[in-house]
Amino acid sequence: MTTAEYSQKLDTVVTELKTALQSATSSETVEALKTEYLGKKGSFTLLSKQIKDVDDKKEAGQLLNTTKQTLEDMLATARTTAAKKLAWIDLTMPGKKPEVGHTHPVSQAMEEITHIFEQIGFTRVRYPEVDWDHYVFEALNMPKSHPARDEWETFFVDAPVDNQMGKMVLTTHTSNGQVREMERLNSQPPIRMINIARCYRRQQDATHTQMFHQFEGLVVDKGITIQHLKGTLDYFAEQFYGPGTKSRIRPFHFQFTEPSFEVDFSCQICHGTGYLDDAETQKCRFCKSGWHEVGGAGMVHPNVLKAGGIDPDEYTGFAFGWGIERTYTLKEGLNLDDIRLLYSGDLRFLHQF
Ligand code: FA5
Repeated sequence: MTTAEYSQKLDTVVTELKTALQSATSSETVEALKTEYLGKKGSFTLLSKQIKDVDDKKEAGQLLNTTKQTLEDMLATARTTAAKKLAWIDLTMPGKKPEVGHTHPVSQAMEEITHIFEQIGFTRVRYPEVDWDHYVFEALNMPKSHPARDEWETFFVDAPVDNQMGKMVLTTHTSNGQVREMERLNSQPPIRMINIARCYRRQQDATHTQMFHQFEGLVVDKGITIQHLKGTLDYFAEQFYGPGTKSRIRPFHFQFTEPSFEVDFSCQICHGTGYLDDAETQKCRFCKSGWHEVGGAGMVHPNVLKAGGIDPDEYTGFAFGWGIERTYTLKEGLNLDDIRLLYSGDLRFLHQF
């Protein structure tokens, strides 16, 4: 082969690489081309082995060196260009926002409920969630061995028994705060308490969890009647569920209130009618009856006032206690089939609130 023919072949390799590099936008492509041309089986490497067939080996050797240098320079330039492209940032592109968490829906409900009651002079308090039998049962007119204790599905704590206070339990309801609040105020009404806390019961199904939250209202003063209770329920219904929501009380039994009631709020979907249409042909699937039960209430039992050192001949009071989860999930549009979802830690669910 003549030197001129060899030189032409080398020029062809340079032209080919030049063309290939024009469309090489990433460092990876540039490196791949380097292997394709200068690697062990690369087109330049194979051509360099043909030097033995060239007439003037000395001139061919010089041509080879120059060509190799040209190829390496071209690759180096392409590498720098690709790296610059990587560092280029389009400042007008929409940014990626970091994930920001938010308050859990149950905490949101607690804040809202606290605010609603603070507006009418209630004070938010907290009492132990691991408490003595005395405050959870005994002082609430449930003496030892009273059958009413069975309803509370209690978790007992394996702790030394106190002679006066009895066993330790996980609080089954926020009513343990009633006598504690009377004691905190040295048995001196007026009392306007809102006690929000975790409660625990041996229960687990679509409407019950072993740990849940309740809020307890307690008002004690001279001349407090059921009318004050009903007014407070109606006020809460309108504030929490929206204008037009009504409350309803039905006779019930609790050991610590007399009389006792179950409390319902009118359904916001069917406005208490139980039907979705005026002709009353379509039953409301949200409530079925027009009303939702949220918890209990009643006039504080004289024995409970006495346990708190308050004279029942001088003072009367009302109390109510409802589940936060239940109260909250009844809000319009929240129709939750299973309250356990609230504690599932499933972010797809929690992100919606
Ligand atoms: C009580 O706990 C009474 N202490 C309420 C009360 C207070 C009555 C003051 C009178 C005066 P009850 O067991 O019905 O009552 O519970 C009240 C509400 O707590 C229920 O309606 C429900 O909404 C909620 N609740 C009770 N157990 C659970 C549970 N395991 N999981 C979720 N919510 C619960």
